[in-house]
Amino acid sequence: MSGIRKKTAVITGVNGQDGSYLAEFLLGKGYKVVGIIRRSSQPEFQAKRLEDAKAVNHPGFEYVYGDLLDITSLIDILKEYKPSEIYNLAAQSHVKISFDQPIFTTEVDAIGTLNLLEAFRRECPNARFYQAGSSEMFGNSIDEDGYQRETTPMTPVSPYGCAKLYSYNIVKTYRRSYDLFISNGILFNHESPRRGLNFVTNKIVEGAIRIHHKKQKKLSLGNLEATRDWGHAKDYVRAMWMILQHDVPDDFVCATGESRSVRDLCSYVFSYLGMDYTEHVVQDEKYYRPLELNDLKGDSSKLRETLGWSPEFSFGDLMLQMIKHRSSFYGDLPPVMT
Ligand code: NAP
Ligand code: F7E
Repeated sequence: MSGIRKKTAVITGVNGQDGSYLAEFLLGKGYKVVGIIRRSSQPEFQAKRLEDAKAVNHPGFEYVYGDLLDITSLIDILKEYKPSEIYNLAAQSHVKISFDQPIFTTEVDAIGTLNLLEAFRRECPNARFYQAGSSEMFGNSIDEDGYQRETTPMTPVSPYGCAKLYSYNIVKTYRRSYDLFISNGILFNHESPRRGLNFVTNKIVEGAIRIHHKKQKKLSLGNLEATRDWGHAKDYVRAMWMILQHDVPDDFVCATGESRSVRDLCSYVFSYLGMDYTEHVVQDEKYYRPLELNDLKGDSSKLRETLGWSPEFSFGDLMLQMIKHRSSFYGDLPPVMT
């Protein structure tokens, strides 16, 4: 390594699902990774995903305390580490909770991005900046062929989607105004064994496994008819990195192009465990949203053709990994039902 300076990447939201996979990915590429975490009253649980990512005691990994809502912390961190890449993954990322906490969500997911952009513009304007945009920004607008892509109008239907759309637009505005290298990823749903248990994929996996092990009888869910385009988080953090290695800053959709309903997902997981979901799944108003984004299916041709990205994990691979992981907390996997 003598003479070659390691690249330094700063990741906000490093102990989230994507942050932990991205840290793992960048450490594997020889980067020094500086992860920003915020103060938690239970620090013993804060590093779980980073432990799974083998980042915690990795010599290339360092964590620092900071918060998107505290611009002084962001300025200090960027001043000290002068990163060459910044990945802004921190967010209040739960769409339903964004209806319960609209102001907090907007502060973190919109103003938080602006805070980081201002710190970046002042302290390390030659770095490259990735902003975690979301398919939730499309709301219910769909092109005639049934897909959403970079040119599809964005008409969000949740406080989360509105806040993410602000960030998407301020990134484009700063890119043009100040000639900065800032790119938006427009990522569709992506999951993994590290997914939070209150997102629908892991909630269904966990619920089905608990029912299988007779630890609960019913699983309460909301809208079963919504469809989503579910990919694997590992494939999506690789896309984030590829987006920043491009020769120009730009915006890219990342998606599998396959869509399934929440009902299909229930059927898949319960049948995998040898059960009939209709005997166990009940619907509860509590899990409905005031407004629902009905259907998502992404066309990521631009990312595939410009940067050569394609997913390595199929939907089946993803579900098997998630089922195996949650099963490890309850005992052996039951025999596979074909
Ligand atoms: P996640 O698991 O919920 O992680 C979010 C991270 O943000 C956590 O580390 C959280 O820290 C941190 N955070 C929240 N508020 C913060 C603040 N004020 N200051 C600093 N850190 C803060 O989310 P994810 O699934 O990894 O998603 C990563 C990013 O991609 C998010 O911006 C999300 O909105 C976006 N996105 C996700 C998907 C998806 O399907 N996963 C799709 C499109 C876009 P704590 O642990 O302390 O809460
Ligand atoms: O819901 C329905 C729910 O919460 C998926 C975030 O990563 O992806 C994610 O947002 C669908 C919705 O993800 C339950 O109504 C039914 O239609 O897993 P979810 P999401 O809202 O799509 C986007 C792209 C992001 O950017 C976000 O950060 O499932 N659903 N019953 C339920 N959802 C939940 N959570 N819980 C239920 O009981």
